[in-house]
Amino acid sequence: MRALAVNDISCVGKCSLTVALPVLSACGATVDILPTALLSTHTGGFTGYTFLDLDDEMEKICRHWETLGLEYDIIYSGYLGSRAQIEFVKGLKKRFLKKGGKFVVDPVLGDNFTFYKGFDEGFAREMLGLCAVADYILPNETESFLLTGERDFSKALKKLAEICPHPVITGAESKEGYRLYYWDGGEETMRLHKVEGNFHGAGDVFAAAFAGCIGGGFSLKGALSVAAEFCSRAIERTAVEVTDRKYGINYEKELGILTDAFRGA
Ligand code: PXL
Repeated sequence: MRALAVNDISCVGKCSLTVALPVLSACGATVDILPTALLSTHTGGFTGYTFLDLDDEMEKICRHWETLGLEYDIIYSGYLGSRAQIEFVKGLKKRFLKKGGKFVVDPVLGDNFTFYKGFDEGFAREMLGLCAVADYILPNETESFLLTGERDFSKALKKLAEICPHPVITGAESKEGYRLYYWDGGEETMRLHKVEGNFHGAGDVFAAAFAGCIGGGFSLKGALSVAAEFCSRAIERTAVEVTDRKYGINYEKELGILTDAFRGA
């Protein structure tokens, strides 16, 4: 399986490409990367970070790749730094996705019902346009609200299913606990193991594992189960091992869950 991960490089604070590479590799993928921006740290909880937009470089990189005839079984996109990048990433599907390949979009917009720095309603509308060309989208509960205006998960899921065949709302909290809401021809839910607290980067770890499982031919339910198991084990470990949560989650010693899931695959 050949995968393309389109995401930023946050040099410190495990998320985006620094997470996508090892996680997709553990799923058996050959991983190519298209960096969208270079930051000294991610933007969630650090101040004074540097930010270099890689817009111009992305087009040059892709032009070179076209001369190599590269094609991907899976294209997974995450944090995009500008509206122009959203347009650009839409075009990657046509340029590089293999016939029958899958396009997984994590519409990174915000958390805790607020936008990450630099994003606003206009950006969310553009992101909805990218979701419309994806096979799978992975909004968290904040992003599902920012994309649809609905706080009710069932209503939000239904709206998202009108534009994308397989939306997955990750980490939806309700009276009955913590669940994934996903659309597989109709509404489905999956119970999640909840650990109290906020774990930066967990969404990226989940998304990369999910993309790897989909690229590896797992069913939607199968991919969600493996990614959820991997991510909750990493979060449990982080709850014990890490005090400063902006540095990301300790997923490294749980990668065996992915390699085991792919043994023989
Ligand atoms: O984890 C999502 C993410 C990715 N990339 C950057 C971010 C964030 C969230 O804060 O700031 C640069």
